[in-house]
Amino acid sequence: MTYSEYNFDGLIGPTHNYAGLSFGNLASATNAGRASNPREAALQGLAKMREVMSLGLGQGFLPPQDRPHLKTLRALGFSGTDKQIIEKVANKEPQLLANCYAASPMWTANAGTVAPSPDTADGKVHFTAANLAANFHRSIEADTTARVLSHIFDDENFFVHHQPLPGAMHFGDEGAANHGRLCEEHGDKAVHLFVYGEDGQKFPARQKLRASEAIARNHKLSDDQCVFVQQSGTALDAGAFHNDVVGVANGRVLFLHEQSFADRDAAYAAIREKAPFVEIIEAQASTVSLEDCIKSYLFNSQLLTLPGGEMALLLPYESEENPRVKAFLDETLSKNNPINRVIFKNVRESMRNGGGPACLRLRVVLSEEEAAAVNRNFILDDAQITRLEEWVKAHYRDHVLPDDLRDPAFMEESFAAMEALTKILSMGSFYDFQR
Ligand code: SUG
Repeated sequence: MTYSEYNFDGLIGPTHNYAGLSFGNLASATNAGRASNPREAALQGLAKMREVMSLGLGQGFLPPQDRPHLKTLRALGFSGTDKQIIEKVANKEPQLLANCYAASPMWTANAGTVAPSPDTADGKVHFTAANLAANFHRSIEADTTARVLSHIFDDENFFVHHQPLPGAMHFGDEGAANHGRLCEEHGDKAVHLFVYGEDGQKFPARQKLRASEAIARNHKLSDDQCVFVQQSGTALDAGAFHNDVVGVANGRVLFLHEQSFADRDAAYAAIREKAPFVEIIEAQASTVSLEDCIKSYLFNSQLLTLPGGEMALLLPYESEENPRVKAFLDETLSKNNPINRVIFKNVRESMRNGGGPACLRLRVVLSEEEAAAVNRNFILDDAQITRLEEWVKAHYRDHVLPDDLRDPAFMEESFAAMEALTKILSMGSFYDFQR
């Protein structure tokens, strides 16, 4: 059977804005309050999807979520018409309003964790939507994300869906952003690398060890297939709020910064024991500092196996612009390893909130039979991606400031856009605001 990797990117929603919501994410803090351009953001995301499609790889997407999330505001005791709720929250709790307006579901690396069928004891593809308990604006994504995944991968012959883990921060789970799969071919039984954190001196860890262990159990992975490694507190405190800011795994390659893990040597030994085929490509701190990594998102790149078997790195412009990172990339390309192509893309609107190319995608390895069972509306071809671009151009603003969230007209525009999208995608009355 042939297996392929599909990237499911987050289609960036119409309320994309900079609200400084994520403690420990330096870009989010630095850009708080500046004007965003949701239209450009969504088109940049779609252009990245087009690029991956042009490489001959399968590309899907997850739709945005309904924002502002009025269901959350009602559950917190705000009542009246939709407009009255926005007015009341804007006056009493503007920060809460910003949380309920975040377009953060765009970062689908955090949507959930996936175990492809060659890896699982029952031979099915397992999904667990992330509870994202560490940040309020992200925690409100979980229920809808679970619904979205069940809607797209809706065939119980192939797909098993687990609800977000219970226990909130005690089992804090950030999805695939702290998880990688190592295998010689996508369709081999893989080793799963789960990276968890312990709170640093400055910033809190988001991914808990016991959450990763629970996911491994639910996904029916055996012990010899799982490696649990602690992320380094130094990296966390430097702004690596997810491990995918300092490393990425693909196939047999682990491409990362030498300061990614709390105990580098022990971590590499544990990985090599279970995945002896692993090829570790590492950046030394003396060549590229953690600060360079976090500013450039060098390791928040998509490491893609191309149809011919070689690998390409898809990176943000910020990596090309940093001379030390660029030199390291040139050196990596010149060496004898599977990476022999780099592609730079403009995803600046997302980058300003701390989301690079790898944050914007959820990887799902599927057999041909499984791929045929996926809801076709969410797999892109030229016609479907053009439809989405036109939808963005028809509905999105190109300038949003924090005060715009107070304006009920912005809410109405956002819901009109989502209403139109559910028609394009034949989703019925899918979102909370439509129910
Ligand atoms: O959770 N930023 C996101 C970025 C997520 C990046 N994902 C991965 N690394 N996989 C976060 O911190 C900022 C929103 C704001 O401040 O308006 C935000 O949610």
